[in-house]
Amino acid sequence: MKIIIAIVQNADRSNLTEALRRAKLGHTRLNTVGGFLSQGNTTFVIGVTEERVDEALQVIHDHCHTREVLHRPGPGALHPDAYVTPVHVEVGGATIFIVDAEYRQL
Ligand code: 2BA
Repeated sequence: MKIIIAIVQNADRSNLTEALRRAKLGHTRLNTVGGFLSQGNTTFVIGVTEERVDEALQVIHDHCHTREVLHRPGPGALHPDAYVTPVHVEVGGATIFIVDAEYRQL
């Protein structure tokens, strides 16, 4: 058994949820916040047999898109009034971790 942890943008959450349901891939959705942008994102926890890992990754790949967001950093570290130039940051499609897991239903 494997656990796929997929961090995706909120904009892709609904489509990915529907696609996972259609594929009968059981999953849990968590509301999360990215450490860099401090913006909400969604973490999918997907438990799958090893044979279905590639299928699940394909579903994620097909429904999570790369986007550019404008990141406005907070006040400068040196002085609170310091002007900090906004930067374009490319986010997504999905950040994936795959870990070994043991499944038990108690
Ligand atoms: P955030 O941490 O909010 O990061 C959003 C995007 O900002 C990242 O997109 C990346 O393009 C950029 N970024 C992150 N850290 C940066 C840095 N130190 N300097 C410059 N740019 C930086 P993604 O790579 O697609 O990541 C999307 C989200 O996936 C992240 O949101 C975070 O929630 C999660 N993530 C990414 N890498 C992770 C890791 N190693 N461990 C845990 N979560 C991770």
